[in-house]
Amino acid sequence: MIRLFVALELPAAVRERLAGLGGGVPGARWTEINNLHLTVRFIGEVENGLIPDIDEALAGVSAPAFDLVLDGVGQFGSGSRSRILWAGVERNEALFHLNQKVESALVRAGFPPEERRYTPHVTLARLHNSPQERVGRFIEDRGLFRAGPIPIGHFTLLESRPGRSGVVYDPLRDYPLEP
Ligand code: 3AM
Repeated sequence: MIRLFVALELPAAVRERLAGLGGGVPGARWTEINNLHLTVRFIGEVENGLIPDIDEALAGVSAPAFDLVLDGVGQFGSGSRSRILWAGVERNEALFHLNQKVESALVRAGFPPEERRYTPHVTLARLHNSPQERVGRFIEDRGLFRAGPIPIGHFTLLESRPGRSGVVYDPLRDYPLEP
């Protein structure tokens, strides 16, 4: 089995800025700088033998290239449950269009549909029992964060696997967007 997802990789300069946002929240596990990405579609565990089907489906996606702007930070979840701190994405029809193209290509190839609404974000940290007051301050202090426009010319199929010190994301293949 292999754990897969489709994402946009972010340029090193953008990842450096995102990593620079980190710190000051007790209980936060910050995303390793090389792992910062924007998920387009989570696929999950599949048999290795299905990789060619996924590859073919993704290679058949045609969608236009676009610019991405990261905008602000926020959190998913609340209370003591595990939460996520994220950097947001400025309203972007082309990104939703790409998500839908990938979604329908995977469903046509026989994979189960994603039931959850697509909420584009870059995960900055996973929170474990972080005091809400500190999380709230982190978000307020970084409300003006913006990065981009970032030209997005392709999307990527990645493998997620456990590494020695946390999860490792390995890019398997890039798929071009239309210029
Ligand atoms: O891009 P982020 O970091 O928000 O949390 C996982 C990560 O999200 C998410 O897919 C991305 C690459 O691993 N993920 C993990 N399990 C998931 C699931 N069952 C999931 N997304 C949706 N459903």
